[in-house]
Amino acid sequence: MPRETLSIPHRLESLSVLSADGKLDQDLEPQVPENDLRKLYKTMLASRQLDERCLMLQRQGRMGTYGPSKGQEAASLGVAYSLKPSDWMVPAFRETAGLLWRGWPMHTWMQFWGGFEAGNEIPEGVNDLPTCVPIASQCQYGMGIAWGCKLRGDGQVCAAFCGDGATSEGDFHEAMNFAGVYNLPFIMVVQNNHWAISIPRHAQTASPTIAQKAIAYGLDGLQVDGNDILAVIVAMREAIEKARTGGGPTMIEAVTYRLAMHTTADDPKKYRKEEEVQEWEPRDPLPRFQKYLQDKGLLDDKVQKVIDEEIAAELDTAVRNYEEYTFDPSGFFKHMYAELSPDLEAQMRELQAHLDRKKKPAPRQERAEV
Ligand SMILES: Cc1ncc(C[n+]2csc(CCOP(=O)(O)OP(=O)(O)O)c2C)c(N)n1
Ligand SMILES: [Mg+2]
Repeated sequence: MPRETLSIPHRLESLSVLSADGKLDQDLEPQVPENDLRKLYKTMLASRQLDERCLMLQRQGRMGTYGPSKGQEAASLGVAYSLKPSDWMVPAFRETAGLLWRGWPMHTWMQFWGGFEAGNEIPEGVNDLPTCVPIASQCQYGMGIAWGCKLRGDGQVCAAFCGDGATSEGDFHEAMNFAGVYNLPFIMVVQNNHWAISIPRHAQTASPTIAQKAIAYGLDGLQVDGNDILAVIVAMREAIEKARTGGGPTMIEAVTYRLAMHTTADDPKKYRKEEEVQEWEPRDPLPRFQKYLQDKGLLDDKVQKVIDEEIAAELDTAVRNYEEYTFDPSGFFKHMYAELSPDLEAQMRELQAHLDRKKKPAPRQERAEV
C-alpha cells in the first residue's frame, strides 16, 4: 500500500474528579487520609494568603517585583503532595503552595521576591531546586535529575514544572525527547494557565491540547483539571507509579488559569478581557476543595477558625523574619560553586568592605523584570 493511515499507539486522556462547584465523582476519588486532606486545605489557604500578603508588600514598596500564583495552587500542591519527600521537585515560579508543602518556610518565599539570595537556600533535607524564573530551564534540570535517579537506581522520581509559554522553547522539547529516549523517571507538569505574560494560549501553539505533544516523544500525555487537586493527585500517583517501576516519563498538562496579573510589573487589563477572568473565577481551586471537605464533614466554622488563626500567626512571623533579615552579600557568591575561585573570593571581600564602609543596611532590591 503506497499510502495508508498509520496507527500510532498513544494514550491521551482528560481527567477531573471535582466539578466546578466542588461535587465529587466518587468513582474517581483518590484515597487520601483525612489528616492529609485537612493539611492540604490549610496549605492551599496559606499559599493564597501568602500570595496576597506578598502582593501587598510589593505595593507598599517592601518587596520587589512579585509574580502571583493565585488560582494555580491545586496544580502545584497536588504534585508536591503526591511525591515522596525523597523524590525531586523542580519548581518554576508559581509553586508557592507546592513549596510550602515540601517544607520551604514562608519567609524564604518573601526573600526570593525581595531580591535576596537567601530565598534560594534549599532547606536541609528538601530535594527541590529553588524557584526559577528562566522559562523552560526547569525542563532540562528536571530531566537531568531524573536521569541521575535512573543511573543511581534509587527508585526516586523527579517532577518539574513549566508553563504553557515554556512549551514554545527549545528546552522543553529537548527535555521531552531525551526523557522519552532514555525512558527516565520524569514527570513534566505543564501549568497551562492560558497566558504567557500577554500572549494567550491560542497564540502559543496550534495544538488543540498541550498534552498531545507528549505523543510525538513517545510518552504518555494526560490533560488534567489543574484547578481540581484531587484530579492532580490521581494523575500524579499514576505517573509516579509508572516512573518508579521503570515505565518512563509522563507529561501532564494541568489546565488552570492565572487569576492575577503576570507580575506586579504589568497590567493585564491592557491585554485580556475582564469577562475571561470572571469566567474562570467560579473554577477557583480553593472554594472547590473547601466544599469537598465540608461535604465530607472535615471542615466546619470551628475548624476553619483555628486554621485562620494559625495561618495569620505564621504569616506575621514570616513578615517579621523577612523584614528583620540583614543582607548577607556572600549570598551572591556562595551558591555558585562548591569552592570559590580566588578572583570571586576577592570580589566577595571587596563587596563586604564596601558595605562595611557604607555602614548602613543595603537597600532592598528590585528583582530584574521577569
Ligand atoms: C528564557 C526566558 N525568556 C523570557 C523570559 C521573560 N518571561 C518571564 S515569564 C514569561 C512568560 C512565561 O509564560 P508561561 O511559560 O506560560 O508561564 P507563566 O508566566 O504563565 O506562569 C516570559 C516570556 C524569561 N523569564 N526567561
Ligand atoms: Mg502561562
